[in-house]
Amino acid sequence: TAMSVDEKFCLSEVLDTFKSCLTENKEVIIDKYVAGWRGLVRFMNSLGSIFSFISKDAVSKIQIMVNLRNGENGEQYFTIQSMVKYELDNGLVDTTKRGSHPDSGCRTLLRLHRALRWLELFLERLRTSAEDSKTSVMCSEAYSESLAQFHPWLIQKAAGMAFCALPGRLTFFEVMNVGSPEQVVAMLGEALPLISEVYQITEDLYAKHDLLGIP
Ligand code: 1PX
Repeated sequence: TAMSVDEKFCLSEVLDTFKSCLTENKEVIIDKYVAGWRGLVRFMNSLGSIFSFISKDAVSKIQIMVNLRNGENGEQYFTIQSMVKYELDNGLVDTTKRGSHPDSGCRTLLRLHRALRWLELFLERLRTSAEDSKTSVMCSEAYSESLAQFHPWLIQKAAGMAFCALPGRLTFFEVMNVGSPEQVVAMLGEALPLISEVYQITEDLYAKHDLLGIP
């Protein structure tokens, strides 16, 4: 049956997608990585239209990756590792200044990768938060420690305003649709190590090839 748009979905399924990213030899499968982001964007959209400027950017980056996968060299984009090798070997990345490859896979994925660090920090704060903690504060702290340094002032201000619209901790947990707060905390405890692993593998790969600063 066709998936209905308002179908209840469960955030643990989304986070499981990141678990399924890794192959036996610790390569990151792009289709799964992108599917994880798609689920997160769906979740964010369910929180309200104030987040739509964020989801628009995320969706356009997801779409770039999907197009590369569907393109004539799609099989080169099976894993992040194969993508990096293919794009570097063929001069398809502008590594130091903007040029003729503004939509390279390496550049686009780096943006999602930086956002994954935000996710890791935010989920860790949620996991260890006290009952009276504010999601908006947790979210903006995670943002300041990660993505903010890559964003111009205007985006930082807009993001800060959007964070203020986040629901309180309990409502947020309910929207996640995982179960009781205790179950949410347990689920986060299981999901986080895998998200961290995917993040770290990508970070090391990009560092090795000096790709962490792609403009
Ligand atoms: C249980 C928690 C689940 C929460 C799921 C939330 C999913 C959030 C998805 C956010 C993806 C953001 C990707 C941003 C990529 C980016 O940095 N783009 C910028 C640079 O791109 P460029 O091509 O110009 O180099 C671009 O300028 C970004 C613009 C939009 C603003 C980005 C603000 C990011 C804030 C991230 C936190 C989302 C808060 C959601 C709260 C639930």
